[in-house]
Order: sequence, then C-alpha cells, then structure tokens
Amino acid sequence: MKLIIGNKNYSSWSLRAWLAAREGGFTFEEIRIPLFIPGSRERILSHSPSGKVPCLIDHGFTVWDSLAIGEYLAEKQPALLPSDPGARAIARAVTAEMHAGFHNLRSRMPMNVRKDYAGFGHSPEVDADIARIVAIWNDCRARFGSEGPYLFGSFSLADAAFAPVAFRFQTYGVKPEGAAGEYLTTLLANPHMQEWAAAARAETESIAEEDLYG
Ligand SMILES: N[C@@H](CCC(=O)N[C@@H](CS)C(=O)NCC(=O)O)C(=O)O
Repeated sequence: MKLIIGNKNYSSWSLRAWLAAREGGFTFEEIRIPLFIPGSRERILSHSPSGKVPCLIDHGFTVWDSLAIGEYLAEKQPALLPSDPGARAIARAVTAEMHAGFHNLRSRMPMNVRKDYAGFGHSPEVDADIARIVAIWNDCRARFGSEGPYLFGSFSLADAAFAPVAFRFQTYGVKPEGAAGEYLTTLLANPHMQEWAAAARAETESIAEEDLYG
C-alpha cells in the first residue's frame, strides 16, 4: 500500500487517512508531496485523479478522498468502526458532518501544527462550530465511549475525522471542559498523533496563505 499525503503541518485531510491507516495496523509506504509549490500539482495528479491528497494506492488500485479511504480501510480492518450497528451509524454521521461542514472553523483556524495562535481565529460563527464539535464529543463519549478513551471506546474513523480539530484546538488555544476536554487530551497524546506532530514540526516548507496570524 502507498498513501500519498501533503505537508504534515498543514494537510488535515492527509492526517485523517494516515491516522486511520496507522491505527488500523496497516503497513504502507508514505509519499509526501509538499503542497502549493512548483510541480506539486503535477506530482499529485500522477497518483490521484482528483488532484488532491490523500490518495491510497493498494496493489495498483487507487482510492481518493479521505472519507472513501477510511471506509476502504475499515472494510479490511473492521475494528476501525464500532461493531454495534447503531454506534456505527452515528460514527459515520459525525464523520460525515465533519467531512462536509465546519467551514468557518476550517477557514479561520486552519490546521497548523507547529504554530501557537492561542486566542486567534474566533468569530461568532467559528465559536458556533466549536460548540457543535464539543457537543458531538460530549455526546459520543457519554453514549458510546464506556469501553475506552475514544469517541466510541476504541479508536475509530470518527476519531481520525476529528484528529485535525485536536491540532487546531491546540494551536488556537481552544480548551473544552469536561469529557470533551479529556477526549482532546487523549487524541493529542495518541502516539501516532505525536509522531505526526513531530514530523510536522520538522518540515521546512511554509504555505503563507495558511499562516494566517503571523
Ligand atoms: N474531500 C477531500 C479533500 C482533499 C483536499 O482538499 N486536499 C488538499 C490538501 S489538505 C489538497 O490536496 N490540496 C491540493 C490542491 O488543491 O492542489 C478529502 O477528504 O480527501
């Protein structure tokens, strides 16, 4: 298996697929293509028909888009989704909600692992996105999280979906209280998240448009 990803500091969609693959126990070759520099579009298109990362290539079979990659990995490793049908439906619902929404949070608080932008990025719309995410985290932890520290107990695609939010909350100094706060600590302490963060900090490229606050 090969996984094509972008900059670890910035590419939130790449993180979702990479973390699902790591947590699913897959062995894969990682091909990192720094984004928005001369040649990067051509390099991505040589692997990914959408021209976007992440893109998974499994013995020559190509799957693009983080949502589809997660589902593909879960077909091979069912532990990436809850075993109970109801919990599995909600895991997919919150993953889809993350995939399709939270545009205000995304645009004003883009993932930027190595920066400290505490206090920046807030607006009423961003704060409403944050409140909804915190509500999702609290609800999943309360209803489905009794068997472990993640949203549905053990690690699932839903945790991979929210992993970039954990880095955003760290960068922008968002500190939820209670169960959501404990869950944030769990995600940030995940060894694969720490590995990703260390690699992000070691990267040398910068994307000026993503470094919103200096
Ligand atoms: N919906 C897609 C979004 C992928 C996406 O937007 N990837 C960005 C990087 S995080 C990208 O490839 N940008 C490069 C470009 O647009 O040229 C997914 O979930 O995989």
